[in-house]
This record gives sequence, C-alpha cells and structure tokens, in this order.
Amino acid sequence: MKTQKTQKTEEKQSNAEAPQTASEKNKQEKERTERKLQQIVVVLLLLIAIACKKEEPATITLPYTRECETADAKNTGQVIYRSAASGSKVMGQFSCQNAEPWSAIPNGYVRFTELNFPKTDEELMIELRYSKYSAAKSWIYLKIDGVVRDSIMPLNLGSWNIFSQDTFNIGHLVGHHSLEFFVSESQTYGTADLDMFTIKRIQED
Ligand SMILES: [Ca+2]
Repeated sequence: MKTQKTQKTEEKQSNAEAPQTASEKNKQEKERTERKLQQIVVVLLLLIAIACKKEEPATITLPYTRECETADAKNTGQVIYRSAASGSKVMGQFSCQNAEPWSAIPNGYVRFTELNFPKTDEELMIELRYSKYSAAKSWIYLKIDGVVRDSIMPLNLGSWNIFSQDTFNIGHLVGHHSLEFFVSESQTYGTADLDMFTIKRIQED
C-alpha cells in the first residue's frame, strides 16, 4: 500500500509530465504542418516545371521540304507572290530594304528554329530553290545553330520568276537544331528570292 508521501510524489511527477506532453503535441503538430507545407511546395514546383517545359517539336521525316516564306524568324525580306514559285510565294527581297531604292541591308537572315532531325548515319544536304535577277554577286551562307556550315553563290537567272536550286552540305545532324540562311554583304534589290528548301540524305540526290 502506498504511503501518503509516495502518493504525493507520484502526483507531483504526473503534474510535471502534463505540460511536457502538451509541448510535444505542439511540436508534432508543427512538424506535421511543416511537412504538409513542404509537400505543397514540391507539388507547386513540379506543376511550374511541367508548365514551363517546352514541347519538343516532332521529328522531321526525310526528305523534308519547307517553304521559305514560313520562316520562324527574320530581320529582312517579305512574303511576295511569284506565280512560278512553290506555293506561289517566296521570301523575297532577301537582305534589302522593302521599299525604294531597295538598298542592300547587310547581315540579313531568315531562320527556321523548329527542326528536329531524325537519327541517321548518313550525311545530309539542303537543297535551296531560289530566283535572282541581278548581275551582282553575294554569297548565301547556311548557318546551323549560329555557325556557318556551307555557302552558295546564287546565279543571275534573268527574272525573279525563274527558279534554280543549289545545295549546302551539312554532314551529320541529329536532334533539335536551328537553320539560317544568311548574307553578310548584300546588294541592291536583295541577294535572291528564297522559295523553298529540302533537307535530304546525300544518297537520295
Ligand atoms: Ca515558296
């Protein structure tokens, strides 16, 4: 049988444990709240990451043909009707002013950014269809991801509505790349009208 002294001691200990238990409960509640907040933050970050993720463009099928008048970006040229052009349109006045006196604009470019090349062991080339009515000469450079890969010298065809084609070699290319036709030094009336281009395996030529 407990003595009176022992009973008082146990009551004292019990009273001392009560505030400690409440403190622990508060601590546990706080930890639960923090965990929930962390979970909410993780979910929000995932949702933001998903929302910000840019859709990778579909892989192109070779041979791949694209109208030059559908460029994704440019700092020169405008869409012009040409009856003999593919799609009856060109990206005309490439690297010159769009109004009289049609003066040359240096460093003109027409860019295609949404090109996802398929896996292939074969070397590729780009065939460019263009027109040109000017004796002046200026090179058209092909840039891949901003770096010059090859160049052509367009011929004077005697009419803006007569078209010819020339090819750039681009070697092995897989995955997502940007492609750009670029002129460093242009000429009055522009270097050429850009009609369309085709990306193909060299062996398909
Ligand atoms: Ca065209």
